[in-house]
Order: sequence, then structure tokens, then C-alpha cells
Amino acid sequence: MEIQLWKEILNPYELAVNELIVKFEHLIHEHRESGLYSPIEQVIGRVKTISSILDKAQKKNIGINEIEERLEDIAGVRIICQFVEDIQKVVEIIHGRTDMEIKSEKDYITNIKESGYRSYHIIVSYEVQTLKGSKRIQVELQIRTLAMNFWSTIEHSLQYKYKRNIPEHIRLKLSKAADAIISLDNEMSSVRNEIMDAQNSFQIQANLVSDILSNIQNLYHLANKREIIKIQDEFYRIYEQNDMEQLQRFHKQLDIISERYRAQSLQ
Ligand code: 0O2
Repeated sequence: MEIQLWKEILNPYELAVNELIVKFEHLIHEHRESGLYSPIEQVIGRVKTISSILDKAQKKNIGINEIEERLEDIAGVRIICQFVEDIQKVVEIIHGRTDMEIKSEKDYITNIKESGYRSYHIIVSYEVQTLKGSKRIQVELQIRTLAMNFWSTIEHSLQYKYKRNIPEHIRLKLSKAADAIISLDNEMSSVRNEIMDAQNSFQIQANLVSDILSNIQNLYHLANKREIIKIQDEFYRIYEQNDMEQLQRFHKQLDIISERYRAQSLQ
């Protein structure tokens, strides 16, 4: 097939990957902005390279004209979570969406692959709009923890290096490492609540400070400079004390002051 034709074929796959990354990243943003813990930590994606598509098609005996239908992972989006428990939350979020239709699911978390590979795969059908009209694209969503991702990235590179024939002694080490990853994920799960609490308070404080600062900034148009400097100094004093309750009280007081100034400016 001509290279130009490949580019045309892969173009909508790139669009699908880019759109899905934006959508899943927006979910992270929405959670954090509302002071909620985000089950998604990070999102990455890629379109398979032409050589990798051809390799896989050859391995699976797929004809060139069947590639788009039968190769389900030309477009791939990886959703990385902090904890194993988050994976199910993400799966539920995907089940609830109307902009992607689930075609199939593989749970390699419960059914660990012989290699030691763990991940939750969902193949979705996703519609993109291009110059030539709309097109349905198959996308493979891989949902896994940071630790699972670490292991599979290393194992994938070794598979590539040894052309899928990893020597036995390395395979053994990878198998041990896979067990260690399971223990690590379990250990992390046992302190999940503490970690989530810590991250949530950090996020809530960050949102609060950002609100306070934009409130003070708005006051520059309404209040006199002396009062603003007084408010600012008070904010720095409270901020240094690292006391969340005091910061929340200050935020409320500032809201009242800002409201008073806004009302005055309308008179
Ligand atoms: P790449 O380079 O990541 O795109 P199968 O016929 O079952 O072997 P299939 O039908 O593609 O493979 O489905 P499967 O098993 O769900 O694998 C899809 C993708 O999952 C793979 O794509 C890998 O990305 C990942 N994966 C599956 N098994 C393993 C594994 O043992 N180790 C690692 N590191 N990744 C795995 P590709 O095309 O193989 O690779």
C-alpha cells in the first residue's frame, strides 16, 4: 500500500486518540476542581506504527483489506490509575458514557496473563468527524495502575529486544518482578484511604488559595489600595500558619467583603 494511503487511513485514528485523551484528561480536571479524588492519574495514547501494524497483521494472518476491521488496537489509549480499586471506577465511568460503544472487554487483572501482564482492556467504537464525513474507529483502552504500567513497559521493551523470545533466565526475573508488583499494589491499596485524604486536602487547599487569590485580584478594581494591602497581608499571615479551617474562614469573610464592594459599585 502507498505511504500516502496509510497516512489517510491513520489520520482518523490520530484524531480519535487525541480526542479521547482530551476527554479523559478533562475528567481528571473535573474531579480535582470539585475537590474530589480522581481515579484517573494520567492518560497517554498512541497510534500503532505502520511497521507494527504490518507485523501484527502478518502474525495473525490478517489480509491488508481486513486490517481496519480486525486489528482492534491501531488506536490505543492508556489510562493510568494510582490504585487497583480505581480501575473498576474507571471501567464504570466508561460503561456510563454515550460517546463510546463497548465492543469487548478483557480482564487481565483477574485473569493474569502467563507472562505476568496485568491490565484491563476495553475495545470501544468511537465516532470521529473528518473532512470526508464521520467514521467509526475501534480504540483499545488499557486501564492499569502506575506499578502495572512500569512492569509492562519494561517487559514490552524486552519482548521487542528479544523479538518475543525472551531468554528463560530473564523471563524468570520478570515473573518475580510481576509478583513484586502485585505485592506493591496490595500494599498501596492498604494505605489508599490515607493517601486519598492527603491528596484531597492538598487539592482542596489549592482550590481554596486559587479562589482567594482571584477574589483579591478582583478587589483591585473595587476597593482602595490600603484595604487590599491589609487583606493581602492577612492572607499571607494565615497561609503561613498552614491551618485549613482558618483559611476557609478567611475565604468566607473575603467573599462577604467582595460581595459588599460589588453591591456598592452597582449603586
Ligand atoms: P503494542 O506494541 O503494545 O501495540 P493476542 O492475540 O491475545 O496475543 P491481542 O489480540 O492483540 O493479542 O490482544 P491482547 O492480548 O489484549 O493484547 C493487546 C495489547 O495488550 C498488546 O498489543 C500489548 O500492548 C498489551 N499486552 C498484551 N499482552 C501483553 C504482555 O504479555 N506484555 C506486555 N508488555 N503487553 C501486553 P501488541 O500489539 O501486542 O503490542
